[in-house]
Amino acid sequence: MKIIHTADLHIGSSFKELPENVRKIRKIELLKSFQSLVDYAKNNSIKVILLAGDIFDNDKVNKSDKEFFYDIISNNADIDFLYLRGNHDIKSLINRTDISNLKLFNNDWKEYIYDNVVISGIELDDSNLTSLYTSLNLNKNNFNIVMIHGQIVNSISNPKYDIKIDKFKDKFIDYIALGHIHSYSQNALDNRTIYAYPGCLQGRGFDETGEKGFIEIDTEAKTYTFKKFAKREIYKVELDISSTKSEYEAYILVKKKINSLHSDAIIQLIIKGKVDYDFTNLELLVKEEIKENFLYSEIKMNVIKKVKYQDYENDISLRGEVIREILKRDFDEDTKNEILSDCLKLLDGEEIDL
Ligand SMILES: [Mn+2]
Repeated sequence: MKIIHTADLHIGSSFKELPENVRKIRKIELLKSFQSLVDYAKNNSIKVILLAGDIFDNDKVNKSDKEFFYDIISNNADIDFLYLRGNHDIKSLINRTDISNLKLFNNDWKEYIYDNVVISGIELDDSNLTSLYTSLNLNKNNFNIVMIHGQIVNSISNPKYDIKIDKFKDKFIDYIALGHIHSYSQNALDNRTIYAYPGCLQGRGFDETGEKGFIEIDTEAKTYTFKKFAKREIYKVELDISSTKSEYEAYILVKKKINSLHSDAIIQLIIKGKVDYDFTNLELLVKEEIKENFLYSEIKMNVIKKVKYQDYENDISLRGEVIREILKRDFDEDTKNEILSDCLKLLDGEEIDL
């Protein structure tokens, strides 16, 4: 059979990094992405979806978001939703025992059985953090999936949400469906066991960049395939323009970079480097270029103008005096350039970042 493994939807997130109008769009997109996931399941005859924790961002997610989520579940009765709570939604009260295809977990091992596929899960708390490894007993003839939400560690630092993954070795587990870490990863634990984080379904900010999606488990083929699913990419791009000889060249370089990225994305573009020309218009040029193609963009200019101090070295002026003074000091070339650049800006009446 095929099973979807997802986690860390964080429905109800505030998207604080984004401006108000974009925030609203992203909140709705996040909610809708769960419906899209269910549509995917239907189109691919998938009857079980694992929700490995942090489905809600906190315990106070507004009522309409919660109801929408539960209505999706109750209106798709041919799919079982196995919902194991994480550290963000552990206290959220789930009074929805009326939904028969919503399968929940608690702080003892609980299993759901589909023919020879056995899915066991446990919600971590103080009472089970040491006993949970020994209290799990699986039949080696089944296909065994274990659901758990927390951080994989070697030594426990945060008992409530740390998982000593080594202790799951040689327990006849085929797949450990994890939640908590927001990017995808998959590793082998022993000859039989694979453990994986699907990451979040949608990136929320510039600390959640890269491809986002879910994992499709095929219990017969024993494959665990990451499926890219997020509607939008979130990019954090650093572009060095040091090789350019003019503002125009820099503009073309940035334009090419922007055009190579997926449109409709969210982007933070950091333009950096050292150049020896003026770049007064570059930021605005790039802003114009970027705003048409992206839902939201941020531009940071970390460009330093190289000073050709040879041009001023012999000036009889305050500028000349300052340059000669700095050149006498025992700084390396880069530091000299930065100081000279700042001094010349100050002498021109411009502001500098200290
Ligand atoms: Mn978590």
